[in-house]
Amino acid sequence: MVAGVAAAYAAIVLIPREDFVMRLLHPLLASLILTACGGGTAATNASPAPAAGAVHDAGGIPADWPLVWSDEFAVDGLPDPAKWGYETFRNKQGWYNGEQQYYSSERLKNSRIEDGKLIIETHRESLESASDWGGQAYTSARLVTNRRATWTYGAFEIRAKLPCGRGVWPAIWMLSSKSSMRWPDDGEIDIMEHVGHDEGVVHASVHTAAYNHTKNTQKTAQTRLSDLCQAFHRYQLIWTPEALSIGIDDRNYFRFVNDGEDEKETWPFNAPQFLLLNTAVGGTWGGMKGVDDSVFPVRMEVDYVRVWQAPK
Ligand SMILES: [Ca+2]
Repeated sequence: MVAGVAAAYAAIVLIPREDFVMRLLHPLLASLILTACGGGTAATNASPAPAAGAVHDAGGIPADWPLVWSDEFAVDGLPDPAKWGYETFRNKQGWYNGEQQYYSSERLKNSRIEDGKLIIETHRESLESASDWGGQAYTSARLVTNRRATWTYGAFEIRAKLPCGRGVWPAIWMLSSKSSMRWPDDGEIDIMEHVGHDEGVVHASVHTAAYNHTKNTQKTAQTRLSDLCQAFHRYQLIWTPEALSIGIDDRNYFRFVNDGEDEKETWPFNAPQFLLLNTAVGGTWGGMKGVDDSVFPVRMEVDYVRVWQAPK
């Protein structure tokens, strides 16, 4: 089965802009693939490689960096179209990696501002009336700043309360805004991922070409939050020319350092990226232990998104 995944990866890795590949190659799965390719069997070598990016140090937003972009979600209704767009392009075909959600556009039931917060609400329902419905039994939303705001370097803070439940997979992440974007060559930054079957474990990850192709090293780290479904936390990324540091509530737990070789394979992060906020359902990782339909509807609540950049 793992070999099949590796073969599928080899076949599809040249397809641009496919976070199907991202999900297949999520660090946990990638470690299984790489382990299997190394000659062992998944049954005996399935434990993940050490989390090379793990750190434990003070983080937080640099005090002298001015705020350059924010959304406080102050006005009720749909999210501000000047700041947020919707990604729906894979609805008909089905989202990557076997994810089971339909992502709606400008539909209050799935995305709205309410009481000063952005709500991304995921439902157990089939939206058969939608022209691009692909047979999904869940609705959700995937909001992006692409074509509205992108950044190269900066400090990002997203204050959020996460949706939980088995099969629920919320993410706060970034992708290259290049129109000819290729994954993983142009880089992905996962500020926060959480899968409901492993409640309380938050993942931070970075994906680059070299990470996937030349190194058997996990560019990811995990930390635990006992109340992430009940309480708001501040999910943070500090992105400089030297490093990416990811933390929660002013404590870093992951760092990915620029090796200084000036090669895109290891550091594609001198180019703009945009933010994505979404809740997926199921999929190879999120649905690894099935989906518990009794948990829906679930909500990701975002109090604000704030972006600072170093003084010019
Ligand atoms: Ca707010």
